[in-house]
Amino acid sequence: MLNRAFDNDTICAISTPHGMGAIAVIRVSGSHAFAAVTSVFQRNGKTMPIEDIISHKAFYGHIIYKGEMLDEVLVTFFKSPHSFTGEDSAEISVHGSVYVQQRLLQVLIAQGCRMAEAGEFTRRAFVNRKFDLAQAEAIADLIESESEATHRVAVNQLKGGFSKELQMMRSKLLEMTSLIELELDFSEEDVEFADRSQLKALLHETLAHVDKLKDSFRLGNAIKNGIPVAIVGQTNTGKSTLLNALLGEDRAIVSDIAGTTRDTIEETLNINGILYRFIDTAGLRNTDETIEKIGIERSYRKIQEATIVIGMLDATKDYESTLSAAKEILSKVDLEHQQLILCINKVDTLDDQGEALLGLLRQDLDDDDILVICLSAKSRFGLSDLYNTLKHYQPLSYPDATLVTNVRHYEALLHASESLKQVQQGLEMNIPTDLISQDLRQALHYLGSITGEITTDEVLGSIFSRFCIGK
Ligand SMILES: Nc1nc2c(ncn2[C@@H]2O[C@H](COP(=O)(O)OP(=O)(O)OP(=O)(O)O)[C@@H](O)[C@H]2O)c(=O)[nH]1
Ligand SMILES: [Mg+2]
Repeated sequence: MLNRAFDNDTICAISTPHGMGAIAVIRVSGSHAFAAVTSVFQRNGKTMPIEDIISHKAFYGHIIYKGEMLDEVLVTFFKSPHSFTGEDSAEISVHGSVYVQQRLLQVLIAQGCRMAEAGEFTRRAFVNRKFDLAQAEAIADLIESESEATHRVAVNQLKGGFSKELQMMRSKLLEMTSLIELELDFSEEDVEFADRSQLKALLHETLAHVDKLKDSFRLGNAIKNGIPVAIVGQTNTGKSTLLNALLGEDRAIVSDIAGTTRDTIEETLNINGILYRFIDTAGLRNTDETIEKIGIERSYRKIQEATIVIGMLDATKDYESTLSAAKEILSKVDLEHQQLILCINKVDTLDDQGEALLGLLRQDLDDDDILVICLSAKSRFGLSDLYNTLKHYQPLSYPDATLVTNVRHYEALLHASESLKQVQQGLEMNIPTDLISQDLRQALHYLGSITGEITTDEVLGSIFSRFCIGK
């Protein structure tokens, strides 16, 4: 999508999912939208005059083109600027036949419209200042949201809370930057318009805010893409069996050959409204086999990236090796930032369902931060315990705080934070005012790039192409 979105073409597209449905909606937007639609729209056998259009009202009638009655439709008109795009727009509800949908598009194109590109309606809304870029991205997230938590985060962002926070920070910084730049105009006279202690306080406050937003990305990303749960442990402990049991399908290959899983397998699962991303990993063992070695390195990486680590232990092994396997996993987990759940698997092979083993392990590990449960991935025994344990470790206690979920926003915040730190250092070291102003401008640039106050066509193109056609 190049500069075309900025031109005055009238665009049209099917806005409902492709294929047959009960009804389908065709959207038309642009200065020629009313003329194009009314020229083929008849009410009571008469072509509808443009003057009869009332905004936000649905009109019943028929699409008639070259004497052919295409369909019985409802048309809703939206007069500029009170429409989604800010332009004159119409939504035509037709019967959901694929033929009718396609034919109506052809008819509209014959009336001078052109097919919209992906995300073009939303892009026009952004250009017409209906919302900022962060909110436009929230719309894409909202459409994609698969769980209650992702939906909530997207709705919060759509409401514009995040954008307001950014704008407030920006306007304060901008005021200070202007004062500093004024000093540059009077450099001969050695005056200070911007109070340095005030500037330092403002920087401190802004940096703390930027860092808080930046740090929320770990959680925001977990909510959006699923909380990463790595299933790790020695070979043959039943990791893949557990993944399959959780998903309720044979996703990963299971066998009694040690080293079956070579690469990581990731699948998301919605449990009670929370999205989890379960990652089955290659079993940990010493090996000289090149491919398996790479797989094991990946397993270690996945442990680091995970929010929750499920450490699988094998109840059929002797206690000493189970304890040392548990300690091995423990040594890889950062208990301050990660939750470890040790699962003693295959307890179906034991008479007491693992109770004795559980007691011993809890005693020897002696750490309340480690949860230990008994499981039989094969028979699904203990799965509900695992679900409950997972439920306790969910980030829903974060409902109203702004969460950054978008990598582009995260990177911009990261850069803004760096620039602000440079301003701070510069002030400490009394570096020349023009350099300080440059760093401040950088920080303003990055903060502005999130909401789209400062942006390039390339960035816009990549954001809006994420949308489907018709959005
Ligand atoms: N009795 C019993 N056997 C199990 C259980 N879970 C897994 N197994 C068996 O243990 C063997 C290994 O299972 P996998 O799921 O492939 O183990 P893994 O940890 O993924 O193994 P690698 O991919 O080689 O690291 C298979 O023969 C499974 O049927 C269980 O709960 N009880
Ligand atoms: Mg496996």
